[in-house]
Amino acid sequence: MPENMKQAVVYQIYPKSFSSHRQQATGDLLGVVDRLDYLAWLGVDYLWLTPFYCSPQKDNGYDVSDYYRIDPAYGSMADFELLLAEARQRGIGIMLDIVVNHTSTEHAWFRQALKGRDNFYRDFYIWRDQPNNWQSKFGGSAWAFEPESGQYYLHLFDQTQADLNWENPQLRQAVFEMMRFWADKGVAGFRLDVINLISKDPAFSEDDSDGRHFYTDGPRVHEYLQQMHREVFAGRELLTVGEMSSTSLAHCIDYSHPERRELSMTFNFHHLKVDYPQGQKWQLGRFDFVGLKRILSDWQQGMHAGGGWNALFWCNHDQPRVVSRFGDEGQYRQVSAKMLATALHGLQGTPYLYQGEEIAMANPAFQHIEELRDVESLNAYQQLLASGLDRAQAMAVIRQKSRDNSRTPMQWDNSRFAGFSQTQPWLRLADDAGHINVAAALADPDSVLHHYRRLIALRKQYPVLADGDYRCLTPEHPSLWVYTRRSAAEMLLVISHFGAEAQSYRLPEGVIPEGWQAELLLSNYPAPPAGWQWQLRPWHSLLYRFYPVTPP
Ligand code: TEU
Repeated sequence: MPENMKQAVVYQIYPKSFSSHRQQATGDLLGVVDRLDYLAWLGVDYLWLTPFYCSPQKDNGYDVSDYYRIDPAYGSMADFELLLAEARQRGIGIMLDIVVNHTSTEHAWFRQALKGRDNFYRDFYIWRDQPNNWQSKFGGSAWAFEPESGQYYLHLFDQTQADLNWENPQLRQAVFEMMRFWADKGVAGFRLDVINLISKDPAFSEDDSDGRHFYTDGPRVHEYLQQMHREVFAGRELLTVGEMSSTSLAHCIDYSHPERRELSMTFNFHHLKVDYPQGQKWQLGRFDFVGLKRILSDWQQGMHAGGGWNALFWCNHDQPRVVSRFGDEGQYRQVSAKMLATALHGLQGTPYLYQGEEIAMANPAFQHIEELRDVESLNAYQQLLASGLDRAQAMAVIRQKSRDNSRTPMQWDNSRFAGFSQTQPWLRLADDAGHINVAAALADPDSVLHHYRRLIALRKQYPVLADGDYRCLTPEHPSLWVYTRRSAAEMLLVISHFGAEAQSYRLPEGVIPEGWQAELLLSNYPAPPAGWQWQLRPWHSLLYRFYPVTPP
């Protein structure tokens, strides 16, 4: 694990929507190279790029047809090597997205597997004579019938994403060899797609739910990750983060505890389900603020106590934009985006920021289903119609929940296609690109962008951000999230007001250690008068640091 892991900040790039060097409808690797000076200025340490391998793009690259080759739409291996070298020169490491729960059905292994039950590659996938009741995460049965052999193959995602059989040791070796290929090229880390789903219950049991209990954090997943560590990570300085679907705290401690030699850290999604009414994603919902605090607080304390390490994030390519979701995308867009940034970056873990988050990009308010591209959203729309909603009602849900909310092109400047390209992009731009863009944010020292840059710099300056113990002071408050981070030598106080109404707050006695002094490190309004009682303004955010007058 890299030494800088606890001070590092990762920036996530969705290459298809980041920047098109060749001025085409989709972004490319040279487009990322073009933007490296900007990313270095921002101060990020790693770039995680979502998949750019050869792929039929049914799921935008999460359906890999060749792990060793770059999809020509993104460029060449030479472009990738240039990106690695140019990033390294700026002190930035490149993290690849490894998708090995499944491959595309166009992958050579699957093509071979179709040749018959005796084929060597048949057992790289999961075949059954009869399906069970497991459901695909993209809707419908998780089993697809293959008429030649009369068997069904498992696909937890799209039909064209066939699940790999990790029980097969030769499959595991093939995966590790592929990962070593990229590690040997000099990548700095890996993000592992839905890696906690790779071990399925060998009995393929059923219950009255969608089957997730039988493959989530499955029976051999830790064994497989320890083997991956021995075969790929050991002896290399790699930052590794597992994307964990519907996981538990106990498992995430195990996945990320350094002594277990599995991964550096984990993503989990519990805090992003607070706007799923009764656990249902495809329903309109207001978010449960007290629930959000409770979940984040439990994970802060639990991972700290258990010796695990969190990946911190509000946004990624699968989630709606956070300023639309937990902030105010209207009048208070700038202040609420800053508040959300500070609230997250004050926590223990490694922060990830997703392209466009640093300029407060918002959901683009899709009007028509024809504007969308995402397979999950298109399926969901059909299911919503089938369930009896009319088109307008179904669109209202898609507008709030779709993954395409975060996939619109990055907004660089106020030119026709926002500096993303000179061609009409593959997914439409948000209407606000004329004023919400990087060029405008760079020019304004008070912008959300400059605020993120300060937060990133603070993480490197103050060890308490990495080490401090977390305590929430307002677990039940309907709009305030106040927490401290405390180490022997320092303490942080983070005050976040999730709302526009006036709100006063008084710090309880005894929170500030006797004889310590304070400095205000960051705020989204001019500094308030000195004292430990505040009249908070809409979406107010304050970050204080305390330290002993004489160091202990
Ligand atoms: O996502 C895993 C995943 O299950 C979710 O984030 C999913 O998109 C969401 O819960 C559906 O409601 C990963 C990738 O990040 C995603 O883009 C891929 O589509 C998916 O795996 C399959 O590879």
